[in-house]
Amino acid sequence: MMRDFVAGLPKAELHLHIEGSLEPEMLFALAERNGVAIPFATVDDVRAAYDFSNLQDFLDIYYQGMGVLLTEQDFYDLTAAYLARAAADNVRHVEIFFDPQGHTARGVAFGTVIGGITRALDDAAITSRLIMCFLRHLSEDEAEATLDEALPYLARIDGVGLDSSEAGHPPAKFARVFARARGLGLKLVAHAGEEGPADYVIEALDVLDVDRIDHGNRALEDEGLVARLVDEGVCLTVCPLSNLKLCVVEEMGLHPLRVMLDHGLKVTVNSDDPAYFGGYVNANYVAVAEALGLGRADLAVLARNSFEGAFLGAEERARYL
Ligand code: ES4
Ligand code: ZN
Repeated sequence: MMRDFVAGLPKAELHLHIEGSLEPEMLFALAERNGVAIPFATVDDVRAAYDFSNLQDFLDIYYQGMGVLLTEQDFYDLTAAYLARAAADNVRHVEIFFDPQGHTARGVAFGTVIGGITRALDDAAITSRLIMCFLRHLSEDEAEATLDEALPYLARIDGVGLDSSEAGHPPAKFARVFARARGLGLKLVAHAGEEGPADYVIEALDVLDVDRIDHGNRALEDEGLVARLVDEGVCLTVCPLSNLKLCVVEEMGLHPLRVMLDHGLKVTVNSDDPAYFGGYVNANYVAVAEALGLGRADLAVLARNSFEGAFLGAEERARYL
């Protein structure tokens, strides 16, 4: 059975927002532990609210949800729960995004956030990297200030990314802060081509010099860009259930993943915000496999790509591949 084959594949997850792994049960538990009011009475009420028409609908609920995260232990518990869930899906390596500005803006210290996350990473059996994202709806100056706050913790931060509302916030808005991050030795990624146009993918490559593209769906609208992504072996971190929930695709049968594979793009399958989008990494593999008729060979390519696209050293990569 396809489900068993997917479960048996060792995988890396390269596109996972840790705040997006906050399950409704933990949302309630932390709201109670911290005395934070939430506008839901039951877990079913919460799940009913997760009905999105676009990225912004989701982001509004996502930023509200993270309001229950206050203490170092909260960030530890959140991260530990995700790591256990990922390990259950036979994920061997994870590269985790976090959104410090979603927390510092609420008065939670940068050190509290990164302390809890890294303590859970250190306690886990699987290998990991940590990627700090800038919120693109905020200014580049605010991203610069966030990078300043991160300086004492750079030994624990492997890269920077760019997330939140894409339309109207092109990658070039963050040219300066990405160049500084590069100078600090950080890896660079950016969400591009989720809702934004193919030109934003080109800008992420040309202006930001990113090492991977998160999503990249709309790159398919530009033939020349597709050829370039194939030629340069750029990894795309695709998120099928996210795309469905945020109406980036109308139905899973219309998801571009098969077309991407057929072009020879280095695509990977990831869960993005699994607590909000209805499934962890294996559920994402199974959903596209069933809807697009992917076979075992395709699924094995996706899993291999996940390690090839990861920010692993030569020795670790050899161990996984
Ligand atoms: C996100 Cl799906 C998605 N897109 C952009 N920004 C995000 N932050 C968390 N999930
Ligand atoms: Zn994302």
